[in-house]
Amino acid sequence: QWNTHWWSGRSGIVHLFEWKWADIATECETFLAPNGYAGVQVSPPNENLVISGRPWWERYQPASYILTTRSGNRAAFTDMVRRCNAVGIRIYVDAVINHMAAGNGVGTGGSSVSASSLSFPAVPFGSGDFNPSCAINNYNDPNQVRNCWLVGLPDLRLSTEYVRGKIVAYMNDLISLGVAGFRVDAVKHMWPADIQNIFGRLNNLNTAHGFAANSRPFITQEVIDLGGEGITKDEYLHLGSVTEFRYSAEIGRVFRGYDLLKYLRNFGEGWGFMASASALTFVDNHDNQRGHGAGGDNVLTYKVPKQYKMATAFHLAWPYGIPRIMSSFEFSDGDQGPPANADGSLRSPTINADGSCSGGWACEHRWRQIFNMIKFRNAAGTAAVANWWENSGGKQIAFSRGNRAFIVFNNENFDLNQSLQTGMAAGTYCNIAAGSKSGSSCTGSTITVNASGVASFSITAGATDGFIAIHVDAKL
Ligand code: ARE
Ligand code: CA
Repeated sequence: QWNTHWWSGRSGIVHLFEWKWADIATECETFLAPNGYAGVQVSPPNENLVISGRPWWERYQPASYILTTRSGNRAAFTDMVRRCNAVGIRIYVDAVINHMAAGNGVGTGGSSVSASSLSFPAVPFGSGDFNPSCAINNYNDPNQVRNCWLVGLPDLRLSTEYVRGKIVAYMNDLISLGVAGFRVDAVKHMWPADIQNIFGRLNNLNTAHGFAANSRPFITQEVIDLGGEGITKDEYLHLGSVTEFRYSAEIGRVFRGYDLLKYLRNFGEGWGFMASASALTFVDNHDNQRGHGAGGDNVLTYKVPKQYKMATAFHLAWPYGIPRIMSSFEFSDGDQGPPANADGSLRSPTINADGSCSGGWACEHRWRQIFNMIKFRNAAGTAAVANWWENSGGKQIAFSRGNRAFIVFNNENFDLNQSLQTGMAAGTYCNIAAGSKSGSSCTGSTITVNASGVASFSITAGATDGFIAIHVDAKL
């Protein structure tokens, strides 16, 4: 359950946080596929409790497994998956299966919800389907973490066949609609044996959507492990991939300038991270970009654009992990929900003439420096890191991916002016940080590699983009 089912020559999963299904379908066709992306992580598609003020986190409070949310209904979800698969963009569902909603009221599909009487009639779940109420305040106690109620959310009794059966049916329903896999929420709070049972009963992917026969769903498990707790990521590695939260914390620290870039030379397993094939990597996620979950103050977000672009460029240039790109809505308050109309319906992002978004949406995945680095990663393919260079201060680095791509970073507070061996064939290349290849020219600056593979690079300390990148698919 590690295979992402990406089309060849594609890479990267974009988390289109709180987007509507109809908008994702269009984004797959008009932007993600043409720019080389491979997949989308969508917000939870199952009905959630409507919470006053409509915070984003209401979607982590399930009301039922009916596919009706502010993102759209079952028909819209079905249409999105079909259209995205048709252009080679895989859909991964955020599956919230550890708990149900903590409040009383009505769901986004109209179902009634009563946490106080543990009644979720649209599933149905009743009081016998939940673990006894208790709080999680000691993360060193695995029994408490897994059997008590995460932030007060009624904790499902996943040891029972009835509860397992309902969850398996929900996930298999999504598989029948053509999804490629799942980001499973709050996995630390579920016993490995319980989710092993559930994952083992998932159907193979739907061949009608272009998946090979006997394809298993991709699974990435949300387990926050920064060390020092009673539960580790290692307990879940045999079940599928796992979110590597240390990647997010460390890459933020490095590009905020608190550590030397030269230490990135063995970023990955060399830093004690899990094996590359198991690691779902990200610069920020929907929790730690707003102070929820873990990661701390060093996490980089769209609010720190220069460092964010540099960290993301490294993320995509470096051959470690399964990269996920956060695509955010703008926020000033950590509870604030996505852009919505007065009636509560979600607003679509506005796509500007230059391809960027507005209307409250940040659309990091549409930033030139980011989508062009997806193309860099695709051009690099499986080529190994070579031609490593670092300055004596240690905050300027460069490396190639074989003879296919080359990148230079300047995180010093002084200029970089350097001739470097790129490992690339002679010729003129577009600097894809500054622009794109358009016909036989570049919309930004160019880099000329001489017959010996050497080129000269200049990145001032104050440059808007702290990196220069070239690759074979953007050669003139
Ligand atoms: C909301 C309110 C709460 C309220 C609750 C119930 O904010 O005040 O008590 O509702 O009424 C998201 C939000 C929560 C929100 C929840 C439900 O972040 O604020 O609660 O939705 O609406 C732990 C878990 C990890 C989890 C993080 C947030 O281990 O799994 O906390 N992350 C996932 C999602 C979240 C989501 C949930 C789980 C719940 O990504 O978006 O919550 O579905 C250490 C530990 C970590 C721990 C971390 C924070 O670092 O190592 O394991 O993460 O502390 O406690
Ligand atoms: Ca639990």
